[in-house]
Amino acid sequence: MNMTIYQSILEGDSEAAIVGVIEALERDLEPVRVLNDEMITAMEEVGRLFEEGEYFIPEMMIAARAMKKALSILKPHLLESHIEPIGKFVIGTVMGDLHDIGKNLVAIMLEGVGFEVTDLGTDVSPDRFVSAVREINPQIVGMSALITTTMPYLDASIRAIEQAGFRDGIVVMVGGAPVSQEYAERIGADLFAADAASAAKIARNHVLTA
Ligand code: B1M
Repeated sequence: MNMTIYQSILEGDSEAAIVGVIEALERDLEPVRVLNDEMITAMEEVGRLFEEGEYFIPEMMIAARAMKKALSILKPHLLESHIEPIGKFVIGTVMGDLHDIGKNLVAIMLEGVGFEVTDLGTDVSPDRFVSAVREINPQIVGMSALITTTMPYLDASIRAIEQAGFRDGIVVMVGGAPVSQEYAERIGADLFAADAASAAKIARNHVLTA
């Protein structure tokens, strides 16, 4: 029996997830629909099962691995081709936080609308954000946080950029499941986006109208 992409990710079956994505593309399904309807909903269900105590860390990890493998197949299809570069964007997941699937998706979408993206990875310290801003001089620096306990590092990273004297020339975007527009405003971030597609749209509009 053929597993759906949703089931494959839920069960952490990377091979079946890859085959599912290839078949979906062959059937001309829209890549963004495959991502939203199958892949992201599967990760949401993984989170729900973890909360219910039905899944534990190993299950979350193998589901995440299947998601990443499937995403690597989908990635070229999410990117529009021949886009003129519109600016530099530095992105990372904040200190203490190892979640990178959402951040990677945001990076893919940003590349898709023409940003040159530097991905600092996960567990990025406030100082590392500062040194990246100094080295790369991006228009926008993006910070992702997935856990309530790592959210304060969004604030700390903005303060570090401020203290290093770079805050005036830099736009800060924050996001991640527990982050809200209200929280973003409270910590003095300039932009907030709830998902990868809107992150790309908001960032693009920002640089094109600045
Ligand atoms: Co963890 N985890 N996890 N986890 N994990 C969550 C986040 C959790 C909500 C699960 C739950 O309890 N329901 C919970 C946090 C609860 C809380 O904050 N109160 C949690 C926990 C508790 C933990 C550990 C502490 C568990 C433990 O050890 N006891 C631990 C922490 C490790 C650490 O970071 N130090 C942990 C570990 C892990 C794994 C390593 C096993 C794995 C991560 C693998 C990886 O990323 N490489 C994992 C996973 C997979 C999840 C869930 C199930 C899925 C996350 C995901 O990939 N979602 C997650 C449950 C959930 O989110 N429902 C959970 C799909 C992704 C596409 O969505 O990341 O939200 P998301 O990104 C979206 C938006 O948020 C937004 O756009 C993205 C795409 O649309 N966005 C931005 C994200 N960043 C943005 C930046 C922007 C703009 C938009 O601008 C810059």
